[in-house]
Amino acid sequence: MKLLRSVLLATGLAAAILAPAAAILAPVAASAQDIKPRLIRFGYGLSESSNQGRAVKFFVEEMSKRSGGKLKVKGFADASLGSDIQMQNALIGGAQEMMVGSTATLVGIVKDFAVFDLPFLFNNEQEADAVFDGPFGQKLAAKLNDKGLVGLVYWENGFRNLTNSKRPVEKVEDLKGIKLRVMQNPVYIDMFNGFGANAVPLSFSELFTAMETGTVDGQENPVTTIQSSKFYEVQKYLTISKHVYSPWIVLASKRWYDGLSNDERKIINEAAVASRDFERKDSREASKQSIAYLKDKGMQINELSDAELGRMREMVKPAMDKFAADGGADLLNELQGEINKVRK
Ligand code: TK8
Repeated sequence: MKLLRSVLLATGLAAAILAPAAAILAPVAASAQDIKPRLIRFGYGLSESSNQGRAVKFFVEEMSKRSGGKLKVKGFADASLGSDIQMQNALIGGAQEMMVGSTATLVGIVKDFAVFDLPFLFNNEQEADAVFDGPFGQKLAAKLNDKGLVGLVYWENGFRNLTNSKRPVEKVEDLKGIKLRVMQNPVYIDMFNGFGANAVPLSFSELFTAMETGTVDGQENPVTTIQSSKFYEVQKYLTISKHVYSPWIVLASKRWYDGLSNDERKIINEAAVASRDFERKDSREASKQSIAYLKDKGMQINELSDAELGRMREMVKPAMDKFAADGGADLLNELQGEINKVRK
């Protein structure tokens, strides 16, 4: 566990310094390395044309380049290998090699990940990058090792916003009675019930149909996902609330990863870091276009005022207190300390 952490930190550092040189040298060096031809199944929940899909494609190409074509990654979009939770279990059992998904769905495996689901922690993406790539994010990722998973890097899912088919949400009372799909995670359930909605935990793969059939009225996700998953076809109202900064985590099956050579692991670690940098840049650029796109598709969009967001912070305090009382107090303090370091 300790070793892996230092490997992750070291490769992250090396990749940052050596990235351009490595890209040129990799195909030559690959032949002298201990690399076996392998097929790596990489599952994800969003569509191939989403920011997630583009980053998986980037990872596929990096792995091929860096291994002289030996490490063949095949991406499986649209949860075709299963929902986030199903894929996590397939990785643990060794039936699937890699995936990317929300950290929020990992709480059944490592409870501590719930700290990232608490609302209004991060003010911007730069704070998030520093915390996720720094010792705090790495410490949480390392906790997966005992559970049969390897947490390689964090990608950006993004700040989450609300959509629904009933009415514009201008104040928190407008959420009253709205059946709102949330991720399968107790913090989200407490948070949205606290706002007066009826929180319905559901896997992402079931979400579109649930909205289409009226099983739920709304959901919350970053604008990039609302666009790429075509939620505008079944949702009229978008409320920019940015209530949670949501990361994705790239995972490998530990059982599989442990059977790889050092050279193979190094390639995977470095390709993962490169994919992280690509994905964040790409997602941030894409999200700038999304609002105009969604407006054009007929969504009615409003932004929550600072005063209203302040009220929501107050309303969510019981959920925060519950997390702290439930053994999360130290973790939350530590995270807030890390954020403050970046802030000043
Ligand atoms: C995709 C999910 C998605 C997440 C959610 O598999 O479930 O709402 O935001 O990105 O991980």
